[in-house]
Order: sequence, then structure tokens, then C-alpha cells
Amino acid sequence: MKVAVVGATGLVGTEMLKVLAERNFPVTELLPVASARSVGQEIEFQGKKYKVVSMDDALAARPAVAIFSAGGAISLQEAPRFAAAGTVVIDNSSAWRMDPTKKLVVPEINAHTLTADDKIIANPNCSTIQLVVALNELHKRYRATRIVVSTYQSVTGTGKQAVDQMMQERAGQTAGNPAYPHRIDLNVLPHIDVFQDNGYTKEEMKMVLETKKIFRDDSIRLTATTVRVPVIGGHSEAVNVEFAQEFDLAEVRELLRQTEGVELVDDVKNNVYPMPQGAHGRDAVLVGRLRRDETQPKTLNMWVVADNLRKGAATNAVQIAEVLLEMGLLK
Ligand code: 11C
Repeated sequence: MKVAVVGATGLVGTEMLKVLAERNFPVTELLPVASARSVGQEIEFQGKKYKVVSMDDALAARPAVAIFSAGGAISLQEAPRFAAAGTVVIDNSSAWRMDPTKKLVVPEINAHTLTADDKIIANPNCSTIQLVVALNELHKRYRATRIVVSTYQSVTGTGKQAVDQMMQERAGQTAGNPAYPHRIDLNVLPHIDVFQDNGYTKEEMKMVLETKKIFRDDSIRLTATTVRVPVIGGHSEAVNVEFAQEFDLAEVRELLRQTEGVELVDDVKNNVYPMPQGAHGRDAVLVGRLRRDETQPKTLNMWVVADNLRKGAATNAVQIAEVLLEMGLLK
């Protein structure tokens, strides 16, 4: 199967290649696409060397699937061209997520809705993916009505430039080309993506809108504060969720143990709880610090951590490709 990875040299693209190889996705020919200055550069995949190609060369090769991770503007322009040529596009940018004609897919939740008509499929934002995976079975059982979430997001969510900024600051240097408007090392920025007219950031509004779309439930009230922290390895989330039905904490634990994609990491007596260092390089969404919100009934507090480059991006996209393959939708 011919597979194009658009944005192959970025942090997410690099992780895509790793995940495709690890999961033995049946790639017979890889078409790594990157910006003009990278064309011709060699990358290694499954022991073979592949040259980075231009967008037009990848399109002309008619891959069965193209996984895009090169930003919204490129996706808006290029994804329809690939789709028109018969390639299924799995897009990791925010460009198509809220388009009512496009599906926003987390395989554990809604892969079964995919059909041959879905030529551009949207991969949700990383902070949304780990939240909805953690809530999936709890929402089915008790129905979440209101969610208050605060995030602690890794600099890898921004990309290489941000990792470089943090490392340069850590080494006592002034970052040459900073990704953020402020220092990030030894600091915390309550600011991810651009501010909107309502005072929220775009990242916060992505969490609100994408959660409703994935759960197909516009009645869920969600409010978010998204925060960048000087961390590598994963995003963390403090989640306060109010349900329509009363719950039993032991049953919540059992439901989480049974939730596909979730690993319960909750043994506070032994100081065991999810942390980015434990999530790094893994695909599971780690959930812990389970406790009742004692200020009101039917409300749960939990702490959710996942590797934002894997389940939050690359792994979720490759899982979508695997479902398409299983359904016979990749030609
Ligand atoms: C971050 N969540 O951590 C962002 C990165 O809409 O796919 C991914 C942005 C997106 O900064």
C-alpha cells in the first residue's frame, strides 16, 4: 500500500513514521512529503531509505492514504486535491474538524461510522483525544453533563521550535527563535494557540467543540483552561466531570479498567498516579487520582495523562488508517 506522510520531518510526522513501522502498517511505498527545502533529503523507514518528495509528486503517485500533519493552511489547500484523486486523507490539523461534512474520529469511540464516502477524515486535537478516551465508558454509563478541565500541556505540542526554546533557556541561553511570547522554562503560560473574541484561546474552544462533536452530544457543557508547561512527554489534564446519574467509585474504576485505550494508574498510597514521564512513548491514556468532588453530588475528579504526539496525534491517525484498511476502504 502506498502511504504518503505529509509533514514527515516535523515532530508529529516523525512519530507517524515510527508508529506506522511499529504497528506493521502494510506500507509498500512510503511518500514522505515536506517543505521545498527538505525535498531530496533522505529518511529511513523500516530499514529502507526514502527521499522526501514534493506535494505534487506525492499526489501524482496516487497513494491509498495520506496522513497530513503540516498545519491547517496546507491541509485546506491540499487535502481536497488528494481526495479528488481517490486518496483517503487523515488530517491531523484543525482545518476540517468542525466541518459538518467531515468526521472527527477517535477509533475507540466512533470508527464504526466511517464509510467509503469519507475521503477527508479529521484527527482531533491531542488534548481532546485523551479527554474523550478517558470519558468514553463513563459517559455511556452516567452521561456527562458538565466538564471543567484544566490542561498542563507539553511543549512538544507546539513543535521543535518550542522544544529548542525550552532547552536553550534551560542551558542558560537566550532562545534565538522563540516559539512563545514569554520564557517557558521555569514558567507556565495560560495561553495555547490564539486568543478568541470571547477571551478563551482557540485550544480551549477546540476542546469544547470537538468533545461535543465526537460524543454527538451538544448538551455537554465544557469549560477549559489550557496551559503550557515546561514538560516533554505528554499532556496532563485535571478533569472535573458532573454526571446525570449517580456513580459508585468502585464501579468507575471497573469501567475505566474496561475502557479501550485507557490504563488505570491509581494507587496513591504508593504514590502511583499518571505522569508525563510514564506516558512518554506509550499509546495508553493514563487515568488516576480518582475521587469524588465533595462539594456537589454526581461529580468526579480525575487526572488524565497521554503522550500528545502518540495517542494525541500519530497513533490515533494510524489507528484510523488501520480501521479503513480492515473495512476495505483503502484502495
Ligand atoms: C498543542 N494541542 O499542544 C496543540 C497541538 O489543533 O492539532 C495540536 C494543535 C491541533 O499546542
